[in-house]
Amino acid sequence: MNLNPDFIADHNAAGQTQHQRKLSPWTDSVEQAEAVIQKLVDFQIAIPSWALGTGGTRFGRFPGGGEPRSLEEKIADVGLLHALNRASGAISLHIPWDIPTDPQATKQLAASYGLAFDAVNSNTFQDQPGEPGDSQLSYKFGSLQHVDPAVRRQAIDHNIEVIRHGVSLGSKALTVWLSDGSCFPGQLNFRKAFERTLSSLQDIYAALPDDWKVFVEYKAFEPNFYSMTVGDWGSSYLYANKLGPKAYTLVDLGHHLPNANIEQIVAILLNEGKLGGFHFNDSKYGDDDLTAGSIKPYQLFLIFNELIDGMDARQMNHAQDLGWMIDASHNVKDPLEDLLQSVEAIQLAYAQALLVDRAALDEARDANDVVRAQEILQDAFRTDVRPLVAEARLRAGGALNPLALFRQLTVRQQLIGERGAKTVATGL
Ligand SMILES: [Mn+2]
Repeated sequence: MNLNPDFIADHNAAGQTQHQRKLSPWTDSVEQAEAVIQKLVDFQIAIPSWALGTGGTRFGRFPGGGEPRSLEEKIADVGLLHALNRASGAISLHIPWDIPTDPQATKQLAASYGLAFDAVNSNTFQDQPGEPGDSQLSYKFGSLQHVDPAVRRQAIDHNIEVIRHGVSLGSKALTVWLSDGSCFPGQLNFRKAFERTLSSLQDIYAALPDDWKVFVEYKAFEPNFYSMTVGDWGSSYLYANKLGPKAYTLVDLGHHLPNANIEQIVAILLNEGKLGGFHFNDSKYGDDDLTAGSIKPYQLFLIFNELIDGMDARQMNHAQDLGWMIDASHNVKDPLEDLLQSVEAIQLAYAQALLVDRAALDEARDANDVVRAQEILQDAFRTDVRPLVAEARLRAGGALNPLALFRQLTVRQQLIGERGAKTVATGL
């Protein structure tokens, strides 16, 4: 469905007085307010095509109805989010589910919603249903690490095919996440698995266009439970470093062991020039893929604090020089409402981190004033920046309160009317 711009205008007019009352203390007396609003306007967070349907667990899935049935409907859903918040201006595709049959038409459709194509994602963590007589090889024991060169070749060719689809849409990056690893001691020679994976990645790297990046995503455990061949930021960094200047590490917040200091990882990778992209989500126990900021908002803020510090130190553009994406999936919420919540949580953490008094923080650190340093960070974290985020949305043409408007317009019911109550999105 397309959102009538008049609905947004009416919604904003109705909320304008209250919004101005909350915003004026900022614009009247806070020097950085304008700069923060502009940075928020520029900041876009890509939506992965697999987050648009209700996520499942291995115990079951409860589709909510009206889920997108095709690539075109997935693009329409992201277009809807972007119309509401003006901060979801890109979609990240997952191949083989999102193969464009007519790339030019797909590009035009995305452009009509103001959407770009973010990193394309390959998939070698499951076997695809093949045609009868198809000689497809299995990834049961890994893909790029596999002991059989024919399986490795199949996985390499798949990644090169994903690059080709990405090129046809104007994407500029490939994300490789591997489930490769082992479930039991003795199953795998770690050294040889690393070398085989590196060699496979080198073949993929060789197929990258000059202006492309490849993101090597790591994960500590699951689906393999004894070892993961790209299991932590150290191994991802090794691969990225050995591959070359177009290869970067990608940090997915849920892919760490419990209590890992992700903000420190981010700081070091950025300092080495090897942080390429981000997958936002939140978790309490493992790779829970919960809504960004729903469990540990302070951690999200601390990560943004390091991101801004590190990007500014390298004169990087916050909006353009790293890949920002949500990677979450849920069983109990409307996926579109959930994505609106995630984007807002990310914007809030970003805005709070922009407010950190860095000069004062440096001074406190140089004086070993631990209390003062902590206070400076917490002062920014405890600031209510919601009026700034709302103002950024307003200036960009979005809705003051996207979630409220989504409900008021009964968007989900309309999608169910258009698409049916039993549709199930692919690519989860
Ligand atoms: Mn991820």
